[in-house]
Amino acid sequence: KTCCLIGAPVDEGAVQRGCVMGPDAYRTAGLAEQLRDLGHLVEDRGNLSAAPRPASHPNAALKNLPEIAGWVPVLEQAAYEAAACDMPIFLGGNHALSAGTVPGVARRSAERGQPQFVLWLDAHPDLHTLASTRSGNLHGTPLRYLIGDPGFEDVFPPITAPVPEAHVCFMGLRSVDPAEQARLHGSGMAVHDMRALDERGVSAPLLAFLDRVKQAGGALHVSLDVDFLDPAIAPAVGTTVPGGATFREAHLIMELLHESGLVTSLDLVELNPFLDDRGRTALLMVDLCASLLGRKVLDRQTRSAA
Ligand code: DIR
Ligand code: MN
Ligand code: MN
Ligand code: MN
Repeated sequence: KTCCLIGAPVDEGAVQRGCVMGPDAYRTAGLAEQLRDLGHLVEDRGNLSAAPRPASHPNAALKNLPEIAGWVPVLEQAAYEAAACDMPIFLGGNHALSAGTVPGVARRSAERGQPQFVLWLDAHPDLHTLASTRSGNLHGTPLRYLIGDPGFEDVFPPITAPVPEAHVCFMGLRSVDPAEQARLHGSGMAVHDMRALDERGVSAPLLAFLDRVKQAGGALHVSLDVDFLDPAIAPAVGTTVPGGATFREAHLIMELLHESGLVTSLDLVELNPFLDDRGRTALLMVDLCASLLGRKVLDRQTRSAA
């Protein structure tokens, strides 16, 4: 496969600065080399940049709105173009970047007649509208926008190909605000919080979702937030939440995703190298990415999504 690396050094949108260094931390941690060792071709397309666009909204808590309003259309177009590559990998950058990458790849999928699915691996569902966010951190909003909900008019562009909410699957949730709970309640989204993963493990819920993607002939975008992982193994993120996915749970998810052959694009988001401990979080994210792209311990029989 050809893997295309697209740096999205979106720094605005979070509590703590430093995500601007994320793309280079992945490069330093050897992402391209790991993927080449697996037999892939790797095209590093460098980093994107975007100028702020004037934007305003009545919610006074919103931070860096013009910066993110500038990034979203740039990322959307870049993702649409990158979706011509076998495996575009967006190197973040704050999670607000998914408000561009997912609509961009979804626009390409729609042209191909393929329904778009999204797997959101995160402690948070990022389901705020611009009005409902209390923190004002825009990394809490991309999922709400990309499913086509109202509340983003005149700030982000109208969405060409919204992802149907029934095509969204969350794993790892453990910090959900009241407005997000309300949106999740009775929605068509598949929600596997940490309690569900404690009780059922990661494999059964994931295989059930992958089976739906396969039946639909869908394209699958995976959005991996560093805070999906337990802070003990992944400290380099501004919003650590205790009780996250373990090393093995995370690798098993990546291995199952690889075996499914269904993943068509990937975001690696929220890495803040400024908060890392000798690069261990960057190295772990690179390892997980390698698992998703086919690294395995044994050449075991591929397990089919049942
Ligand atoms: C919280 C935290 N729900 C917020 N969200 C985070 O600020 O809206 N998302 N950390 O990644
Ligand atoms: Mn997130
Ligand atoms: Mn998160
Ligand atoms: Mn976040």
